[in-house]
Amino acid sequence: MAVSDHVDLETFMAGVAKRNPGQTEFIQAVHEVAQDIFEFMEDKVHYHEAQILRRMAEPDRVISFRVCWEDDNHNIRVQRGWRVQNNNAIGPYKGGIRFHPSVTESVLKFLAFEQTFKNSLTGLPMGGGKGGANFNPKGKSDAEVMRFCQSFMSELYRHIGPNTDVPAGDIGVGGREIGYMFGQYKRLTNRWEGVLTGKGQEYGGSEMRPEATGYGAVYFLQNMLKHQGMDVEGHTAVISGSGNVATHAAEKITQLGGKVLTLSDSGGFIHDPDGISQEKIDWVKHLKTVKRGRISEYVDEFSGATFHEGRPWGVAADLALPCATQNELNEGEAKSLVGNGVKGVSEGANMPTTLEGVKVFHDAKIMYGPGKAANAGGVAVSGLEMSQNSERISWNSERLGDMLTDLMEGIHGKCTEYGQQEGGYVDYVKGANIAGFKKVADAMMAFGVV
Ligand code: NDP
Ligand code: 2IT
Repeated sequence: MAVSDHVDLETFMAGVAKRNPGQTEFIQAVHEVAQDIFEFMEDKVHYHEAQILRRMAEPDRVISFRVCWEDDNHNIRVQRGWRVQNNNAIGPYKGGIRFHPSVTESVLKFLAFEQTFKNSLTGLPMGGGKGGANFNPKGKSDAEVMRFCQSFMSELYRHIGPNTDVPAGDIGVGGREIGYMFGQYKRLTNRWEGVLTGKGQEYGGSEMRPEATGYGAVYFLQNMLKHQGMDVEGHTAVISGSGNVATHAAEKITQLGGKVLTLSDSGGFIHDPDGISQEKIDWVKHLKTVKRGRISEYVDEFSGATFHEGRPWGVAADLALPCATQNELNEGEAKSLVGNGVKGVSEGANMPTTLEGVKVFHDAKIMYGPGKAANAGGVAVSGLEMSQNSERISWNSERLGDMLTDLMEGIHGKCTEYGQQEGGYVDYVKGANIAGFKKVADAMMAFGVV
């Protein structure tokens, strides 16, 4: 009898905590998955014996490197860069790059772990990875950002490749940064290949990729609502963040006849009781990607809106879409949303709700779509960008839009397959964890002990 047969969830988590001291985000992400997987594995001794979950929670490798660059005042600056290659059982490592001062090894390990399950859920052949640096792009000139990206890629390029590891954007990494990194990769290798996704349309980027995460999170919400005989139309929504995911989520909610009341950034949130229309969303996109300003400036432009410090979860609404960062919605805020009658929560961000917050949603039987399912539209269209690059063709936005809607419906279906509870309630966390786990686990089983 294998030793692992006797390991219960508590012992397993104690081991994870011991092996990853101080890595709170990583431990939290593993815990959230492990609680469902232990239940699922109860009668599946082969997974236990093969130590499958233990192996998934140990990244294939963590690459850490120094990134030196010169700022505009000729100061030499030193940052730390990472690429966490978590698991490539079902395809090349795939996942974004984050530039933010809060980036640590723990944050990137949690993101790479989550990404493994998310990518599996899409049904496309992509493993899980994540990278980034503790670099703060805020207030930096384009030239500084370019020099940083070039220096970052000068090390990263040797660890990635179209069949090895394909990074993309995440917080602080958008079209500008992907362009600089792709340019440097091409210069270093003398190869034009689909090594990054989220590229510009002129050089191999896919239509619909910029919109995919935010739109996908709303499609997931739409699927959850439809499952209970409801729709987005006529409902109000609170959204956090004002970056790529938040603005596109706001756009799709508005297109579907919903009314978005809030957007935020790390300085606070704006509340616009008149609703954030398409024209206002376009203004925010310009503010954030061209002017690189703060969301507080919104209230100077649009009368009737107010700016508040903190997070938007106290504003009453039917729907909530956290689209900024991890652990941005805690137990008290979840209670506040529930108290105000929220019906559905769809996570555009990765792990934005704390474990205690998730429990509040579950206890209240709120439709709750976790990030690994709800925001998978972004990486799914990244997968389609890889396919287009391999085939050296480009599909139009109509075709890609249809594919995205189908992919999100498919992910919703997989979640209900494993998450449907008695009485009609769907535990989407359980559904996503089990469906995501099973494909990767079975692939790993096929490879033997590696
Ligand atoms: P952006 O950089 O475009 O936007 C990030 C937004 O979140 C900004 O408004 C930013 O405010 C805010 N934010 C970031 N960190 C914090 C913080 N610590 N506290 C408060 N606000 C914060 O990133 P994305 O929109 O791409 O990413 C948002 C979330 O979505 C992340 O969790 C990311 O992992 C996830 N995601 C992204 C995907 C993509 O395709 N881009 C795919 C799937 C998930 P400020 O300007 O003040 O920093
Ligand atoms: O968290 C995510 O899924 C992303 N940042 C997108 C990853 C990707 O490879 O498109």
